Amino acid sequence: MQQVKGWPRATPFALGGAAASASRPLVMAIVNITPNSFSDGGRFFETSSAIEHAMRLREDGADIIDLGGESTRPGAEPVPVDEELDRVMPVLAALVREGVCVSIDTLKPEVMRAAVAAGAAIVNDVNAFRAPGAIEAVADSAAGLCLMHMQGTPATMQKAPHYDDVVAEVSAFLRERAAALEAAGIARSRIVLDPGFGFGKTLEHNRTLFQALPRLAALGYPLLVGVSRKRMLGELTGRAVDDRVAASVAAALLAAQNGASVLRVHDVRETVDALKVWMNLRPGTGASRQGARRAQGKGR
Ligand code: 7PJ
Repeated sequence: MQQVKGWPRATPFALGGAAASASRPLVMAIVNITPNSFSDGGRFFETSSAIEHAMRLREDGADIIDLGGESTRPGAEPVPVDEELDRVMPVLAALVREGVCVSIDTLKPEVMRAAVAAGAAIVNDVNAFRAPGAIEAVADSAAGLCLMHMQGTPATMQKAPHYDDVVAEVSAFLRERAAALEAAGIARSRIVLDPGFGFGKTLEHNRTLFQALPRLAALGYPLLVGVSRKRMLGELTGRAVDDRVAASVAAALLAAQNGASVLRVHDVRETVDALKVWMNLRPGTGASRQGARRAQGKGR
């Protein structure tokens, strides 16, 4: 089991590890391992292309690779546990051998157990460990745990999402789930919360939650935000899913500014560049501080 440098963190920008590493939110890269219907290469092709893709994303600056073998997009069909294991485990094992920090995106306790035993550093559960046996599957490990809010199930969640007070309800859910994990002996420091953008939410719900990120961060756990290429960005820009890079980078940057500690993204290179610019130009950084001192007659 490897520990993720800087995961989880009590405060958004107190990144652990070497002082040289500029403190910034962690970038979690999305790698989906789903069958390629245009390929007759079978599992070997899927496995090797997923490994290659993940290694490229790490070179692009990803801190974490989030592996998923079952789509949780609205309307997606569930995948049997053996099939999900066949998809993710060879890729996970290869990445762990390469020293990559791997997160497993799953809601199945069997997959959690196998992944953690094979060296996954994080378990990312869009179901917030509500499946029977999920908490037990991770309790005795040291893995970081991402608890996400979802209303309904992937099959039905976008049919008619309803909240009386979306921020209050999502907060209460996340607090209750964190408490359930802590009651099972899981250290608070392992837990990260995620409001679950697009999971049983209209554009208005997503907007309200996004604007409430500072309030959610005040719950006292680091926040993970995943908005990359999602429908809400399509609704805001009118762009198709593969044309939402700029929208995704803008949203990731805003999430970082609003207190997100981990950003789950497809476009790692672009997001890392945007974060570098922000880290170096935002108020209180670098030369501007000197400038302020000079203006006050304190500097040279
Ligand atoms: C999320 C996720 C998210 C976390 C997916 C997609 C849908 N895990 N898995 N947060 N989204 N923690 O990427 O469009 O927002 S799958």
